[in-house]
Amino acid sequence: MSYDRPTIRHPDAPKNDLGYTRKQYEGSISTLCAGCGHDSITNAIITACFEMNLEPHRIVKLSGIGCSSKTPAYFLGKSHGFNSVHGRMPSVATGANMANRELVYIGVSGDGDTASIGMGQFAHVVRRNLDMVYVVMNNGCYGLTKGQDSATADKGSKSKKGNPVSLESIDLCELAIQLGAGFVGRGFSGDKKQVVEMLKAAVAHKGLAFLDIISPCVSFNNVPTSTKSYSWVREHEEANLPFDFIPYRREILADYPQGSTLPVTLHDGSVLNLHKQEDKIDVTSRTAAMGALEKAKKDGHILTGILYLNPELPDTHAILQTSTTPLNTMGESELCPGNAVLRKMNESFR
Ligand SMILES: Cc1ncc(C[n+]2csc(CCOP(=O)(O)OP(=O)(O)O)c2C)c(N)n1
Ligand code: SF4
Repeated sequence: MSYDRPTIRHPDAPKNDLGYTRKQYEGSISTLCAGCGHDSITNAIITACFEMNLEPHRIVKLSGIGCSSKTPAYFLGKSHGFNSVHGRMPSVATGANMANRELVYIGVSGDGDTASIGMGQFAHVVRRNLDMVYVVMNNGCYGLTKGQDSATADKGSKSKKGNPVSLESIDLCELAIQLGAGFVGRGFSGDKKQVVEMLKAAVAHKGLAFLDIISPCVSFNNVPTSTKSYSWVREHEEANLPFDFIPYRREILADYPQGSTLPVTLHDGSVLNLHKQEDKIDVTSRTAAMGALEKAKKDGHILTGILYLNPELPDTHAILQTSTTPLNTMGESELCPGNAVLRKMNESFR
């Protein structure tokens, strides 16, 4: 069931460069539990797309199954959407992206959806470096089915009615780095500013941008004994180096802060200014990122921010050398050139 928002808006509501208000980026009213972290991430996605001046009809939002996967109903109501099967968002995203490479793809998943039933799909979509933003709303439990521990629940962590988790947890950021992702970040739904900036950078990145956002489940996993609760994350969050996202076309581009700043140009010309600090990680090094994540875990901290970045990796289209013309703009004669062409192709393999 979904509920539409009222259509009335303040006449002076701020507009972006396209002349749209934030409303053009909203969806229907959320039916999630009041206080659910997923709603904050929904809000951050709306803000990021509005502020980036993305045209809603050029965005595709996709998801699997879970409370997290319901959220695309609550953002970007004027965009293309596909709520798929549990753990299968990546294959639907791959098909859509192969047919039309010119759209912005935002996939939303849960820790259950990604780290258990969808693990195989996750691994391969990262490996293929599909050009998309992949967001996991990570609450350490299966919220929709009443709070069972998920594979990202930390060993020893205890949810509202559960026993301490006896298995080692899966760290999706470490896994994404290991699988070859070129953009990996971790956020906390309670830190909207950081999440919005990371989302903008993720959209500007060419290839798969993975964001693991800790998003407390207030109904089943928000107790002090859980490492995915608001109180735990607030006490244990350790931000990695601060950064500014500077969208392409903003004049400030010429004004890089000097000294300890590393400007990284993303594929659309936007710039990420990474402000280096001593004792923080070098995000351009996979080994440094893995080491920092392991160290933070050992120290009982949660490292947030951009953790690994390599804007140079070829995406799926570049790897497979697909046509630069989106398939959905080709006619039948190009898509199905006939028997003679097929025979010639087959000959070339003999
Ligand atoms: C094939 C299949 N198996 C199991 C389920 C039941 N199921 C629905 S949602 C879910 C887990 C959701 O957890 P998560 O992805 O972490 O999302 P959350 O609800 O916590 O946001 C499960 C097991 C299903 N819908 N389909
Ligand atoms: S059950 Fe948990 S994850 Fe689902 S909407 Fe409620 S608070 Fe959010």
